[in-house]
Amino acid sequence: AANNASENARPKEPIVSPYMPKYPDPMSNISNFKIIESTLREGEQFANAFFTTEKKVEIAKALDAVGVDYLELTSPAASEQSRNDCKVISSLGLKAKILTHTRCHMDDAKLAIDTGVDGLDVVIGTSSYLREFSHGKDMDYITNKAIEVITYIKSKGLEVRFSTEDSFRSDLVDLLSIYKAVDKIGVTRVGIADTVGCANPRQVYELVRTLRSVVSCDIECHFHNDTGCAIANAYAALEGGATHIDTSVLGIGERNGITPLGGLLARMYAADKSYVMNKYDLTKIRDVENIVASAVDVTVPFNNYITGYCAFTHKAGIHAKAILNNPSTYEILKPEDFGMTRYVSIGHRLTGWNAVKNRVEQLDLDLTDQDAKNVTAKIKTLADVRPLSLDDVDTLLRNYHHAKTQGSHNKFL
Ligand code: AKG
Repeated sequence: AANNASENARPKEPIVSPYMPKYPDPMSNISNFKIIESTLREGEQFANAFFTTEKKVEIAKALDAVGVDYLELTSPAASEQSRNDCKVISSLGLKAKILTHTRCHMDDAKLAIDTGVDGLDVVIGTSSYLREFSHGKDMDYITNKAIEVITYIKSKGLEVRFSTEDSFRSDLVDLLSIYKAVDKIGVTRVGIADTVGCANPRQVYELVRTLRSVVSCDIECHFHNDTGCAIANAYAALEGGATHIDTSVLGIGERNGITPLGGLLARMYAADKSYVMNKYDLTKIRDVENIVASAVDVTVPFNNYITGYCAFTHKAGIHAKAILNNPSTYEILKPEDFGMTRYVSIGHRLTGWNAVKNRVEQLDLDLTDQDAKNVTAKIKTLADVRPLSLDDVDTLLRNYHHAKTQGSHNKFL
């Protein structure tokens, strides 16, 4: 009986996904997140961005094909075309809900409601910087205005999110008090915005967790990437209880941008592959990135999550050998799940003979392991002068094969 009791007292083994590190966070609650895709709002704030209506429609459709939950559009108060674009995109009949982003302002709200969007993302600065140097309003004014604007939007039957710009440099007491006030009147979501990219994952987790314990509505988070934390912060927010994350394609936005859509999906695939694969079409990420990259006249970075040209290229001999035996040895993302292809790079001084042998098999040459080792030694010697292309390697293998049939391959080396 004593043995049984101690058996029962032992904590159950956590279920560990092969994609996760072996130390899962028991607090983690990362399934069920939603993506608010803001390429057509935050992305329009990228230095190079200029989107025609046709281009916005193309991007909106491509994002809808990925399966993002919401599209956020530039405020109709920005310009006549912005207002028209809200109408056009709202009438496309996309699966994604259409939001527009507005100041916490009655005139902006009225203009936005008339465009036919499904909801409004309302924002106002709450840090002392923005209160003093941007809009000049105090917290009482902000709270009263938020209540007026949210009540009006709700009365028109639309979703409404209320967000505090520059949240991480705002006073925590101010933040919690305004979030509680808007939650009480039935706001759909509250938003935390790391407008200047100053937050780190631990601070994000703490703030979201604190907020989670004082409001009952959903929590949206928006992270700028000035210090490279935008994806990690999004993940920490979800661990803390956030429900919605803002993204943009390739992370474009004000300054160096926000959480990139592809990077967030890569992170979330690693955390909960089946949720992400059932909900989003990961093979469509590349299409929308190519459309946006060309629209804003940039190239997809070489080391981009998922779609960068080297994202699935394995080079060192040790890696190549293991990858050829079992790709999970050095990959947490399966390229085929993203419509991508894995490459094993050969022709450089790090080339291992297993990778050469693999190429021998692909070329269907009748060569032994020792032959592959011989050619690898030759590749390494040549590659100390300059790396060889795949064509160079293939030529070397074919020439060696030919020499072997003539019995002269020892001379060849
Ligand atoms: C920012 O604060 O950086 C924004 O772009 C606004 C975010 C929001 O509306 O929550």
